[in-house]
Amino acid sequence: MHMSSEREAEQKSKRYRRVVFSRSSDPQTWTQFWMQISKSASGPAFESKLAYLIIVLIGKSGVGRSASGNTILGRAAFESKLDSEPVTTEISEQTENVLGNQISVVDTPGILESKDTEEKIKKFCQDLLQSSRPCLFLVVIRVGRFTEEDQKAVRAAMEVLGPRGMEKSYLLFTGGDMLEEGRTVEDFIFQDKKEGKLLEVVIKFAKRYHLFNNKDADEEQVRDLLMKSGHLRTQDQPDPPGSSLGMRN
Ligand SMILES: Nc1nc2c(ncn2[C@@H]2O[C@H](COP(=O)(O)OP(=O)(O)OP(=O)(O)O)[C@@H](O)[C@H]2O)c(=O)[nH]1
Ligand SMILES: [Mg+2]
Repeated sequence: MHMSSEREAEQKSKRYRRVVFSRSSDPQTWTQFWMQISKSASGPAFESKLAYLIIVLIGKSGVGRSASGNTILGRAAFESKLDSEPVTTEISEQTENVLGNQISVVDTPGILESKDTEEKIKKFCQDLLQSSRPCLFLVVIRVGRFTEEDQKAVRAAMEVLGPRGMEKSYLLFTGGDMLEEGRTVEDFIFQDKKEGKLLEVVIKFAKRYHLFNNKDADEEQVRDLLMKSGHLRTQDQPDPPGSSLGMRN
């Protein structure tokens, strides 16, 4: 007797989850595996379980990528500390239920660390973009001086993402707690009248930016980011049947 396609999809999904969790330490393989399995499986039950959002953090070493990942996930998933040496040296992924939805966050090494590192990040992002998985790329910079090195890091991130990746990208400012009382991130962006380098970058991101204070675990800043990037539905909109977080992307 044949199984119904719904039941078949459910079983594929269960098999997939078992393999995914055993492979989560190796996201390179994981992404390739995801692309492979998503081609060979179909059905609404299968797709809704696979279609959860993946957020990739990219930026210069020490800007607060890992801390931002922890803010999103609501737990200390990635090692984050002030150090003279880069702390994150590998691409790694962590998954959590965030505001009622499964979300994966991928932390990456500093983009200017080496050409090899940049190539690895590029491959990861381009593989992800080739898959049908909903994704959000966060190019992380810290509020403060926007130095030559910061500019170089943003340029490298833009190169890694390419035009398709840029469409799914936000600039993420960290250090919200370091803005003086009463100053907004807009004041910070637009104050740079002389050089206008930061404003130029913000315009390249089509004014998609967000501010995090990683010293405050307030989940409202995460909710705001997911809302403005179109990955969280407003509470007053009931979920359409069979839909899930991130499937809008
Ligand atoms: N005040 C303040 N400090 C922050 C914020 N975000 C990160 N930091 C601090 O910045 C330092 C570096 O943060 P990490 O999260 O390790 O930065 P990273 O980009 O992952 O650094 P590497 O992995 O070493 O390249 C830590 O001491 C964090 O506590 C923030 O929003 N406000
Ligand atoms: Mg780190």
